[in-house]
Amino acid sequence: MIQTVPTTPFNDQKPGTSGLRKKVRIFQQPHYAANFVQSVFDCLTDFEGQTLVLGGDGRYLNREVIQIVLEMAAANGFGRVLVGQGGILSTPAASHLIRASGAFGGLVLSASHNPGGPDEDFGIKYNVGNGGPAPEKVTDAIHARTLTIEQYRIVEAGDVDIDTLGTSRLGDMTVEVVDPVADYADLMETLFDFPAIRRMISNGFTLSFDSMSAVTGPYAVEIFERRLGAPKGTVRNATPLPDFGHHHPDPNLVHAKELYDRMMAQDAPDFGAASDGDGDRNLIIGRHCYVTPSDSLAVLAANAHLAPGYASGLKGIARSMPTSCAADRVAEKLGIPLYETPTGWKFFGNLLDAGMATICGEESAGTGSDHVREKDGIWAVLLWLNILAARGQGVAAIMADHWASYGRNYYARHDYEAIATDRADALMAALRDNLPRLPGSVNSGGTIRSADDFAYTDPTDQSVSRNQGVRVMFQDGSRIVFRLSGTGTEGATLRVYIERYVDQGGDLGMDTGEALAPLIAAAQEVADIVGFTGMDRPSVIT
Ligand code: VG1
Ligand code: CO
Repeated sequence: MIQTVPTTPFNDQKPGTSGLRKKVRIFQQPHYAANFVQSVFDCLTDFEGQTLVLGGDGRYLNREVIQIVLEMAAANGFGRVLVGQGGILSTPAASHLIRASGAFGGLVLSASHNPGGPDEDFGIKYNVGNGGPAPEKVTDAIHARTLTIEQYRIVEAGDVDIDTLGTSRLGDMTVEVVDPVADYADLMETLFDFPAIRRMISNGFTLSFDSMSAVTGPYAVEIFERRLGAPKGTVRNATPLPDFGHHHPDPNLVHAKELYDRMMAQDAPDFGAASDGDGDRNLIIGRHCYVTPSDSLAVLAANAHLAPGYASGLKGIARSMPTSCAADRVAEKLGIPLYETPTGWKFFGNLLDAGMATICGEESAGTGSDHVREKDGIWAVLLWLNILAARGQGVAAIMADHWASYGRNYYARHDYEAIATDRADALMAALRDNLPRLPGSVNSGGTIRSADDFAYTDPTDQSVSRNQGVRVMFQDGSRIVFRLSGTGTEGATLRVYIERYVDQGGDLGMDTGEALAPLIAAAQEVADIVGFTGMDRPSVIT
């Protein structure tokens, strides 16, 4: 029954920041998905008879690839696959399920915040036994394997019913269709003070959660409406759709504009939030008060002890390099270490496993903790709600209080999307060439103190990751970071991260654009963005 299918390599299967992401049409080429899945399995050892977790964000092609993976897992010798009902598992729920079931690893089918549909994006990511994304040495090995693969193994058995809970057989393998929500929701109840949040809501606190027609819908309805008693309709766009209702499931101020407008309206609810395609990101907006993800990380870290799951304090905080330094000040005050890692959640896994960090975050609206090994959108919302309930204050008051104690890191990210790849590469190459000449030079942002290309040495295994982004640091502590995205599927995306620190005595109430204007000008002077890209403004500002 096991078939060995001859195949030839595709030369474009290098996993990026978070797995392999391509246009659906690329994935639809014969053997394309199978080649990648077999390459993953070929890089694993000793998984005979073991468990694999499988699920995705429900986007277009999800169900088809689920069937391919099931047939290939059976042919490659896995003993059991746990698959989310309907093929659904949010990224954090998949991470939890891997850990809770003692699985060997998992495959998460998602292109996360990228749009879905026949002309949009699909993705496959492999997570290891700790529940987190495969580290670089594994993704490098998978990539190498995709370039030499000659065959894959598959059981041709017809589609497995993935919509009915329960167990069935596929060849020698067991397929168990599991409830994608229940275990995850139970985990959340162990971390947060649900009775206090429920009380706050029954006392009139209002919230609005936008699932963006993506995977968090069923999770959010169960947790916010059923378990916490928020009125029906609190969760909007709660049904996961294969094309996310033609929207871009990226919870930022451009794509979650409806939520933003609601939160800025006269009759805004007290609290608003959204998550992305696969449920690992979070956008937090208080009534009339947008919270940058970098500030959110800092506030969550400073107040985490108010939630039962973190009552004994944090071991450390980790943030990706481009994330603002707001969390660093919190770590300093708490007397705990702060780790600065390259972009992407895979770099946090070792720190979490080693008990060196408890909370991690990225400027891209990702926050999480050691409860799983992925960032977790709903977790971040619940921690915020727990803090609001414990402090009895609104979001704006908490932000004002935070800045008054720590100072404020004004922050924005400017994305230049769909640039021709050679132009984007030329811009980065010119920047790198110019690095030795930058220190001491003066531009609109002030005097440059230092400039480098970020490299990271993992403190647990000493592995080194180079070329993780160009940093330009100014004498007053301001910073500009330039890097190319590793999740896009069309041309290149240049990300420019801009940060300026104003201390407790300074002006903490400026408009962000105004506060950052000199640095925005400096970014252009240092990198000649207009010259290289032909774009005179970013496509997205977050
Ligand atoms: C982006 C973000 C990064 C995040 C990654 C995956 O990567 O910048 O912080 O970890 O997306 O997020 P890049 O390489 O495009 O900058 V998700 O929610 O798309 O899995
Ligand atoms: Co995501």
